[in-house]
Amino acid sequence: MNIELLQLRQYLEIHPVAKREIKYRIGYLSMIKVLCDLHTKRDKWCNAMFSLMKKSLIGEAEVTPLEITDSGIIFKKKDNSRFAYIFHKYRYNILIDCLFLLAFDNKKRGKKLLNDVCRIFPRNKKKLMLLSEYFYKTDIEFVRKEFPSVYNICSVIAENRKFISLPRKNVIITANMSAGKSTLINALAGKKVNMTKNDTCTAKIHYLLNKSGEDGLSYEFDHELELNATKEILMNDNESNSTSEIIVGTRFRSLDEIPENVCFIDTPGVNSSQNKEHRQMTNNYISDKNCDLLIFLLNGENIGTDDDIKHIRYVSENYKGKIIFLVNKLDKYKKSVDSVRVTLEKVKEDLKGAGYKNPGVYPISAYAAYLAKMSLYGEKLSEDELDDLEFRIRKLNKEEFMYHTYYDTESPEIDENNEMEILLRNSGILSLEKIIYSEER
Ligand SMILES: Nc1nc2c(ncn2[C@@H]2O[C@H](COP(=O)(O)OP(=O)(O)OP(=O)(O)O)[C@@H](O)[C@H]2O)c(=O)[nH]1
Ligand SMILES: [Mg+2]
Repeated sequence: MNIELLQLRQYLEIHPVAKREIKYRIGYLSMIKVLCDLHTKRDKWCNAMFSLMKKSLIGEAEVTPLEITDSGIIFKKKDNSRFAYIFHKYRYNILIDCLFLLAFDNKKRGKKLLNDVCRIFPRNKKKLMLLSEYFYKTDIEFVRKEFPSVYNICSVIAENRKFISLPRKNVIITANMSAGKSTLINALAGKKVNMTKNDTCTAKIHYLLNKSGEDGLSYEFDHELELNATKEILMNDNESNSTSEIIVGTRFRSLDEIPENVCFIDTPGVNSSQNKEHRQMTNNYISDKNCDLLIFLLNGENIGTDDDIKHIRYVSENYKGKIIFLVNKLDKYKKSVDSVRVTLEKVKEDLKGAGYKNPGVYPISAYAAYLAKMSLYGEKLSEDELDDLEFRIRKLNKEEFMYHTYYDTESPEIDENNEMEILLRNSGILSLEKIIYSEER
């Protein structure tokens, strides 16, 4: 399966058939199914797309079995022309749905689907052919004039095409166990898509792809492909997955829209004594794969450990691309005992010892950033999380703990009256996002 498909935004919330009565929706979907079934080699993507559409249009109801005969498709004992009559209004939707479900990246298959749809609506053949051409284009002004009923849906499809044609930025995050990699990735996504806890938990390479737009759906490919992945699915690894990879697609959330084609790569912590293969997996990944940025996360609670020095050495010897170092969990610091600046200087010294001339080292609180984003986007927080949030709002409002002030970039613009936006800025995540999403590659 082409993993770019996991970045496609769905358009089901604006599907015109969704407004029709249930009997009609069932009939419509039955026809889509029969058209899809003509292509016997349906892959995981097509099956998952069909299930998603089914769930959205008819919920738990069943599709009506339709028959395919030599002369076309018949709806029980009724003939083709009656069928065409009933669904005439949505003939263009039928074509677009079939193409989106089965042939987004496969023009050859698209042509076959077009022929099948034309068999149902022979009088509209010319226009259907024309529309199918525009399905594969990004400039669709013509559709607005000629096919206004499907223009909104075609715009979503064209946006998808534009988005995945952007060069993808791959950002890998590495650290020792429990430094906060998965928390940071959840904070960057603005959603809980990865499991986080203190015992070693990330056991596979997780790819997190930005989707072309928000449709409220997170996708997960973990042996099974789920296009409406619940929290349970996202938090649990599928034991049938014999590969070392899990791929998730979701729209990232931050104060500004993130129109970048970006993939974050979460790796298992490298110093687990029970799971030596985690180190192997992560190290192989770092040395084999090209990425646009490597984020090396350090746990601010215990800087300069042997494990950290060992991993820093490994990375400096095996990875030659762009790199930044983030010191996490500094929200645990006590003003009277610890100093953020002294810690950053100490890390810089260690890095110089490992061969980095002028390393970028910045503070962050991944957890504060995560809590602020969750709250900002109306996600439910537990009682403990609400307490943690309240504590960090106060703590990170002290000058020493305003982490954005330690970055070289300009202070991010926020609404100064919104305490969640203030916390986001102070946590350092907005400055980090500036670095990640800056033009420079
Ligand atoms: N105080 C504080 N705790 C944090 C911060 N970031 C993460 N944590 C906590 O640290 C623990 C480990 O975080 P994870 O994100 O699971 O760490 P990880 O690096 O992905 O861990 P592995 O996948 O096991 O290597 C969790 O309990 C987090 O809540 C932070 O900025 N501040
Ligand atoms: Mg993790």
